[in-house]
Amino acid sequence: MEEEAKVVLLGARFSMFEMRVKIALAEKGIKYEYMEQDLTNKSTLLQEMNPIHKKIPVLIHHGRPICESLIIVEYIDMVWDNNCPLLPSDPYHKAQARFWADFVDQKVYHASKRVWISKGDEKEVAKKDFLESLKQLEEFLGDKPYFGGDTFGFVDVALIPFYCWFYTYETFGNFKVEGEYPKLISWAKRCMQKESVSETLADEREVYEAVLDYKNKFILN
Ligand SMILES: N[C@@H](CCC(=O)N[C@@H](CS)C(=O)NCC(=O)O)C(=O)O
Repeated sequence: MEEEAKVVLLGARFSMFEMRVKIALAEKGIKYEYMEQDLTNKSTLLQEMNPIHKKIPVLIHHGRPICESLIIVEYIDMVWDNNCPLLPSDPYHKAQARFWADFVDQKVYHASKRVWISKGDEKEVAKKDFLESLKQLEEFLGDKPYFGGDTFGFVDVALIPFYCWFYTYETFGNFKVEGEYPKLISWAKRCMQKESVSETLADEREVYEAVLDYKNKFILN
């Protein structure tokens, strides 16, 4: 690989945003160099590559950075467009896919984070919001094998990394997703049959241990 055509991913273990990018790269069969970032002591490289947010993931291609996980996944889909399209070509279906991926960020992510970070009434509201967002996703999924239809695509990539965090949300929130949302769980298990997903998602117990450790270190209980 020529030096400047090299693909580099700046990431951090257990980040669902980073996992999206790894899944997309695996789906497309792209070789890349992975550089784990310490988010408690940000490298000069990360600060230079994402000067606005200073967050991972960042994809560096031809020496140029692309930031924000969904934008990166879309970039990957556009650049390596010869196989496994992630976004549909039809403009309406493309808009729908972007809408639901954004829904994952706006609703699922924010509520899920509040489930493990908050306490008391705030936690109860977070649990309600999180489960409501899953219900809406389950309704949109319906009886389709994947969110976009018959093939694994953009919304699946956006949502599936959260699956390895379910155990953490369930443990902190004291609820179970499986019984309530059977279609969503069947969908997640279907996605896990794909190598790009099973090889990327972290072990749910390790995620939980990492969150516990983070809470003990950085969040006053
Ligand atoms: N909207 C961003 C979110 C990225 C994000 O929140 N990354 C976290 C790790 S999961 C991060 O870098 N946090 C460091 C910080 O907030 O300083 C995306 O989709 O890429």
